[in-house]
Amino acid sequence: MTKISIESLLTTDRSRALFADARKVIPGGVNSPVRAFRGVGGTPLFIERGQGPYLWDADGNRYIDYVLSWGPLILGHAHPAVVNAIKQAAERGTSFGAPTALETALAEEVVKLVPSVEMVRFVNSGTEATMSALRLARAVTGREKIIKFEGCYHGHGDALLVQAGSGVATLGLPDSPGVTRGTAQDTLVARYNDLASVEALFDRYPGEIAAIIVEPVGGNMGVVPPVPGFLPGLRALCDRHGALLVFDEVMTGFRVHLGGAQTQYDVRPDITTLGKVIGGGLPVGAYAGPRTIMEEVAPVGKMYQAGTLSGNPLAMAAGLATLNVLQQPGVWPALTERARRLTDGIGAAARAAGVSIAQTRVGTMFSLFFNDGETPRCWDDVKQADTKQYARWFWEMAARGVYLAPSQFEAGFISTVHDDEVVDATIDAAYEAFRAVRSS
Ligand code: KE4
Repeated sequence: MTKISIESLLTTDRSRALFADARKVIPGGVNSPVRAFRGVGGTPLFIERGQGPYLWDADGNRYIDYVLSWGPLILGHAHPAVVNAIKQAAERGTSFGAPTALETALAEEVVKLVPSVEMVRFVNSGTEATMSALRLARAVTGREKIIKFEGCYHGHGDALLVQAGSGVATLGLPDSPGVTRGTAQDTLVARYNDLASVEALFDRYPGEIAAIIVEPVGGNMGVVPPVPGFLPGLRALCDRHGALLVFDEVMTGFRVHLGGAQTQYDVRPDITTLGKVIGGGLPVGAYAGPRTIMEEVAPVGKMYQAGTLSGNPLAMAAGLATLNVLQQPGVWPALTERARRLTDGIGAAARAAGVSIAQTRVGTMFSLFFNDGETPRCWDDVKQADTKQYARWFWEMAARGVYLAPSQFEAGFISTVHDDEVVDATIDAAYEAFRAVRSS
């Protein structure tokens, strides 16, 4: 693969200058590592504004956006319903540190849409949601160990920044400096889509495991769907061993199905975490579940969790506006049909250009892997993908006005305002980009 001169593909002078300034006062010039473009090289694009399906960067380049702030913007950028809801809320004050009817209204929407949920606690990020969900599971069961899966990401809480120990079915190892061995040793790591690796952990630590936490559709290693039987198998193992099943639906909630992955796959978790879409682009997370479990949370129960801005009116208003539009007749079917058309078109473009890829899509989240065409089932499979080819693909598409996730190990997202013209333009760009990748 010839090293492309990215600058030859795209003018990024202004982004480069902004990045130099940012690096002086913000670690790596970014407020979240993936934004630094380490996965694809080159200068991270600094964005000036978004409108509908489009982003404009600091150099004036326009892109069709398939990152959508990593999932939240399912209505696209600056949707009038969302902007007006935020404006109206802001004019009445931005935060009170006291209960508001808006929080109840959004909680009632979540209860209505997500079948396993009777009660919801709002927090400010997906990380807070998963941290709190695990504390709750430990409080309810009185047990200390948890099981997570290689390749699944649940935010940056200490207990979840843990990698697989050697042989997988051993104690976890810290995945970041600053995570203590004491924390990591209570996190066990299994292999995604491999029930035997989970059963081995229950056999090895009988009576010690409080919960399994899983992305019901893997979205942080690229999109890796559950194989048939995997999710029901986790449910059965939890029931047999007295552990709780936590579905981390921060990404899949209202992305794979209006009722979440738990509706799509008809498996009921004990605790569900949410985020992204329910904030409509503002900071929100939530953990939720049956009343019997959620009433263990303070001030009703003893499990403590709190937050200054939890449930703040602006984020509640943005989330409510988003879920209201999503539920309008015909919106969801049209959105999923367009996602199908997009991924089918990209697959056809790859075949026409003679490039081997594997594609995955569940509802409105999708990804592709530059590999031998085999659909990945776990992190070990995903690691076989050609990340250099992905980097070339990323920049060839950016040069043609399409903004994709700047990493092979992320998901792509579509919005209700990615219309047929936008999808067709993306497919056309993909054909040319695949040819450029193939000729490199
Ligand atoms: P936040 O703390 O970033 O709001 O949510 C953490 C989280 C929890 N669970 C799942 C399944 C998630 O995907 C995430 C966050 N997703 C990443 C995208 N892969 C956020 C992007 C970023 O870290 O900048």
